[in-house]
Amino acid sequence: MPRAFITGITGQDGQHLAEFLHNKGYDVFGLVKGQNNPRMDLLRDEFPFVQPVPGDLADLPSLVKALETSQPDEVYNLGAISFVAMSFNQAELTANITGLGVLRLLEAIRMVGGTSNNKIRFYQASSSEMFGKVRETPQNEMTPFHPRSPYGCAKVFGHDITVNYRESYDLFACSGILFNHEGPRRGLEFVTRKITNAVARIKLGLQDSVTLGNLDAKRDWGYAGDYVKAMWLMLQQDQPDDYVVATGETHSIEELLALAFAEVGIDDWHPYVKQDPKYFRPAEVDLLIGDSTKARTKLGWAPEVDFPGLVKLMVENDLRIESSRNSR
Ligand code: NAP
Ligand code: G4F
Repeated sequence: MPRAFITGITGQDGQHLAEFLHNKGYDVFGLVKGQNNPRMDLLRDEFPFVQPVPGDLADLPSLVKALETSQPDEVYNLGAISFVAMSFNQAELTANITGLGVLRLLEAIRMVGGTSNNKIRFYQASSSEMFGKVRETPQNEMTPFHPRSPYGCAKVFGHDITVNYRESYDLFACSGILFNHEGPRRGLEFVTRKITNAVARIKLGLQDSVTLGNLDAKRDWGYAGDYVKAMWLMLQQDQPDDYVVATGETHSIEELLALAFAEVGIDDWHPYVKQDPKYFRPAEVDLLIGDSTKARTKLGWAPEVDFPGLVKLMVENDLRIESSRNSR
């Protein structure tokens, strides 16, 4: 059986990828940080096939030990401080985990055996946030980076060091430049899930309104379940490379609000939405839209869930969760 090691196993993508690889027959190992990680119960209950391995992206020896324990064929680095808004307040932590964490993991792979006959394949979770103040539209693998947050800057470092280690040490290292992807497992701090959860609670009479920041930003939103397949496909190719993964459509937060409220029969969302400057960021990414032609042609990848389908899926999930929580 092939063996996969995933950092960020407790996050949205880690959960989707673990499920995907398990269904493909992989032995799945996941890095879990902290002495009493609150998400360990979730892992035990919903992903009993995942073998947890202790460690932290801030701690090189723990990464070396984790690789020695799991002996993986494939390493997926999904662990990060991933919330852009938080990165403005905790910039140093973000640089350390989201940026330097990639370097540490690459070094651990070199130490444990990533070259010549023992060739570990490596996936780095790069981000469309690297395009930031976009230099062209749509964005593809050749579009220059102009990050707009400490998170974006850390991701640029992680991306560049992955390319550098591939070129310097003959590592099979790939970088997926993924545009926003969402779903029922998305954290409540991100705008899609914040909205779908609020819509469900408003429908059920549990809250009156939702308070947001900038409603004009546009994102290329896809479904996380579709995107983890692209990660895996990258590591099955003959040669390592970098790929943009995106739907090729962009939508504003106002469009998201309209679809989500319509899903529960509310035609005008305006009375339910407030704005607060505290949710505005010091620098914003106004527009993202990806050109994933390379992934579609070389990997044979294509998204299956469209934007209205994604919003529906998320609202229905939050209605289910909130109704069962409040009927107890
Ligand atoms: P997520 O839900 O926020 O998950 C982040 C994961 O990183 C969690 O499992 C977290 O573990 C782990 N982590 C945080 N600090 C760590 C540390 N010091 N050591 C080890 N692990 C640590 O993020 P996601 O949406 O699944 O995204 C996965 C990756 O893709 C991230 O690198 C993100 O930046 C990148 N990305 C995401 C998107 C997107 O739209 N979702 C798009 C492009 C790129 P704990 O639970 O223990 O904190
Ligand atoms: O949902 P968001 O926090 O996601 P953001 O900043 O685009 O980052 C996500 O996608 C990246 C890929 O491009 C990933 F790399 C990253 O890890 C993360 O998964 O915010 C989306 C937009 C922003 O423009 C933000 O200003 O929504 C706007 N927004 C408006 N009101 C809000 C809110 N965002 C959040 N989180 N909360 C609000 O109340």
